[in-house]
Amino acid sequence: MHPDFSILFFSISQSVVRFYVLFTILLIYTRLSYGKTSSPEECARDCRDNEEPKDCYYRFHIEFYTTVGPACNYTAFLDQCIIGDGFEKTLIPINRQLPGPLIKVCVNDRIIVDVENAALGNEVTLHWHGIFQNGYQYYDGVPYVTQCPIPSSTTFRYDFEVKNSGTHFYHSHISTHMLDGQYGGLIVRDPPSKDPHYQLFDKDEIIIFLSDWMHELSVERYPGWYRHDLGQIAKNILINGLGQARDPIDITKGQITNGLLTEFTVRKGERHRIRLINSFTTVCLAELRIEQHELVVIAQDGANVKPKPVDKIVTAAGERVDFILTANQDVDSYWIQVLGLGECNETRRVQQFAILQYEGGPTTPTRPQPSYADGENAKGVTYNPLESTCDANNMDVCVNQLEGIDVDPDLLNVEPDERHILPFWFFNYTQYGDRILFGSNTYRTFFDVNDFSQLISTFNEIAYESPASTLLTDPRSYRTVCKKNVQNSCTEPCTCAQVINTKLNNIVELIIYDAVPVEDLHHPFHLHGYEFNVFTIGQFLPSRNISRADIDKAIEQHTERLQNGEYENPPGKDTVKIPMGGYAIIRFKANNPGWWLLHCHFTWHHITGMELVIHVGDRNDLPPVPYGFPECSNWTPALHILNIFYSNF
Ligand SMILES: *[C@@H]1O[C@H](CO)[C@@H](O)[C@H](O)[C@H]1NC(C)=O
Ligand SMILES: *[C@@H]1O[C@H](CO)[C@@H](O)[C@H](O)[C@H]1NC(C)=O
Ligand SMILES: *[C@@H]1O[C@H](CO)[C@@H](O)[C@H](O)[C@H]1NC(C)=O
Ligand SMILES: *[C@@H]1O[C@H](CO)[C@@H](O)[C@H](O)[C@H]1NC(C)=O
Ligand SMILES: [Cu+2]
Repeated sequence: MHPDFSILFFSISQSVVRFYVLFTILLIYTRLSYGKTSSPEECARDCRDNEEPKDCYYRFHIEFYTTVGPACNYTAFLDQCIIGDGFEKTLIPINRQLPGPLIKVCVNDRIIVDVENAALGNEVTLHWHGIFQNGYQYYDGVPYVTQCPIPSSTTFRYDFEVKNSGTHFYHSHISTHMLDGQYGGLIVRDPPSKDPHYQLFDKDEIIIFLSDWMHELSVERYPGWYRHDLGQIAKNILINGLGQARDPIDITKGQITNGLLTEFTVRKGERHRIRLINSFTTVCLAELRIEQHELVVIAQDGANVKPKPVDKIVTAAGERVDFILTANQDVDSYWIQVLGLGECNETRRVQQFAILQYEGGPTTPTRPQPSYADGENAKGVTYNPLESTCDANNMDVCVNQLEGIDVDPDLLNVEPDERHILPFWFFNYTQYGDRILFGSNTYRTFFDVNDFSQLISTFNEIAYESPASTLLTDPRSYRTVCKKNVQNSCTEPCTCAQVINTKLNNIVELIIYDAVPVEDLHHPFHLHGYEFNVFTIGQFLPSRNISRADIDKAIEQHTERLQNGEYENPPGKDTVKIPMGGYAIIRFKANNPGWWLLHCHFTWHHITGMELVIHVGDRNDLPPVPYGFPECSNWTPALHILNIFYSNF
């Protein structure tokens, strides 16, 4: 990649002038070699103890593209052929790959990604989901919170060191573009001495990347259709970008495309660490099982936990699970079945398959593909089930029932330094005959859902509205930040940029609850910049509205448990699913200064307001704004200024 300067050295003589030239060349050369980077392949190495970290360079080219396009007709160009589920559609992928390029590095490596936005008319930002970005706050990828959106025809360089290991991923954080294929795996591994589970596996190669899929560009579904085919329900699921599309209602129609299925090969006897990533955008959840194999969960969202064997793993948008699979069955091949739950369940039976093939076994299982009902009825223990009734009467394992490793004892203080009680629900314009939505000269945010109603999403009684400038870098953005106690004074639905100020190093407790449950919705909340610990997940059944009194009672019980020392190493996570009509109590130590988004990871919810910013520390706690960092703002100068300007010509 770098020019070879050695050829220039022949002309060196003793003259001072020439020495000066040499000195200059050396200076340039040093600067260039300082910028010397490693390729994605060089970085995807085995991680060793006491190894020098690498600077890993990636080029991400973003453009509009189509599945099963012309590249698929040439064997020489198959690396630019995106098949998807075989259904022809437009997408906005990265480097003509689906999922995008895999980033696989060792902890402490530096990741440099040049994002070239060639998708004309579309903005881009990429969020590195799971990476704390402590010291690299400017590269978290949240539009108008940590950076301006990247306009088309420009390149933005993300540049950060990764200090927390785990199974992470990156995805678009703007509009609904994540659904259009802008995502990929981001695996950060530990050296052997730092990985508590290192002895449990022989191979660490398999990534199962789940995404939901529609057969049109996502913007077709925002705000959404009103006359037919309402809502934002996923049409299909892809596993590592592949799958078959079939008619889920009339199964006699069988497959409607002959898309390919992903195959994972294992050798009998081997123990594999499998990294499962849920990159969904809709409200569907995914349930994964592998025929005849036990799955031993060892980490969730990059946080290690004590091993727990299960049979099915449920994940919602943004969640990741690492598990061990031992290839201890007959040499054969086995169906990996992924069911869509929630809205994908009821009548739609959205599901997808991949194949686990033992070396020497057949390429396709001899048993027929299991039906949706086969998957649903398969016996066994479920990790992260939809209903959070994980108690003595139930074998299922809720995420808070796993045991963490190395939990900060300060988190177990009976009283946190700060407690924030955060209800969420939808403001339903349709209950008011839509007159708030369509009042003259008002253009309120909304989305159309499948029961013909128009909603806006609220979190802590406010629908988040983006500023025009970046909160992290530009004080002009403060103008749109919610005023103190705005909840008491505004008319519903309240909209502003909601920021919760938090003191650096405080123990912060959040209670997030589903105040007005909606059938089938189990919202996953993701916190940027942190891993939190999950203390309690609860649910009120049968489902009903949750009042503040209900939550006060839950806090009382939680306090009692803390007093009695009943929490044993509450496990870490960065995304937590709130069961329908339920709540979660989480804590974290606010030791990472910055402006961090906390949001529902269902795309249509967070872009219509189900998000807020946790602002930790102040300006002095942050590294300086990178020189020349892009700015953005409104341009509405006073008219007389323009008049003066024009009169000068
Ligand atoms: C591309 O390939 C498909 C299927 O392999 C084939 O039906 C089609 O004719 C090809 N198109 C062109 C233009 O060669
Ligand atoms: C799927 O939906 C049906 C009907 O709503 C329900 O009875 C069943 O329990 C659901 N199954 C799962 C796995 O969520
Ligand atoms: C919104 O309100 C309408 C009219 O009352 C109702 O039919 C609909 O079910 C509500 N939708 C939601 C999601 O609450
Ligand atoms: C639950 O809350 C919603 C929104 O405030 C309200 O419309 C609905 O009537 C409540 N339901 C019950 C049973 O109180
Ligand atoms: Cu949500």
